[in-house]
Amino acid sequence: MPGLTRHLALISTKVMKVSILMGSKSDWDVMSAACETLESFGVEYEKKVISAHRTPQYFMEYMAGLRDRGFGIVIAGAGGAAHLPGMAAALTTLPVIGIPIRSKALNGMDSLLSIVQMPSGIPVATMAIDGAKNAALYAVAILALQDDALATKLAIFREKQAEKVLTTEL
Ligand code: RP5
Repeated sequence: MPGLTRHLALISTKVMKVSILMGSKSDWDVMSAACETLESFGVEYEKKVISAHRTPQYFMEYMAGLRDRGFGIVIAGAGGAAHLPGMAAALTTLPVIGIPIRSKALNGMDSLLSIVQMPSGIPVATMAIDGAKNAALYAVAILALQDDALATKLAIFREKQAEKVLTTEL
């Protein structure tokens, strides 16, 4: 982690925690970017493999306890039929951010459509296919609504990102 980013990550924030869920260990290569991004902002998170279809009972119990355990946002990544984010949203009133994981059979189009096409009443904020970094940035933006220090970190992140573009030499 470069100097300023490390410094920013160390500034403690009192924001709520983020629950990062994925349907399978095979999603970790993509989902790890969400964890790394939250770490760079000093946002606390819990990561977990949990499955709506393979561990339905445990999934329901886990979701029921999230708010009381201090979590404010759920990030859920899944591939294929990809019902994890939608079911997570059905089981909590916390905001849920969905990440469609690129699948082998349909290259992630199945995951994307499963997650983005939520019927009216239970929303999932759907990111791009494999968009784990943006999911974390979106979570940071939501949490920053109630945390000035985090909002400052996000503004600095954007400035540094813009600076990188502006100083690009070919
Ligand atoms: C989904 O099925 C997971 O989210 C994963 O993307 C996909 C394949 O899972 P594995 O067969 O690799 O466990 O539940």
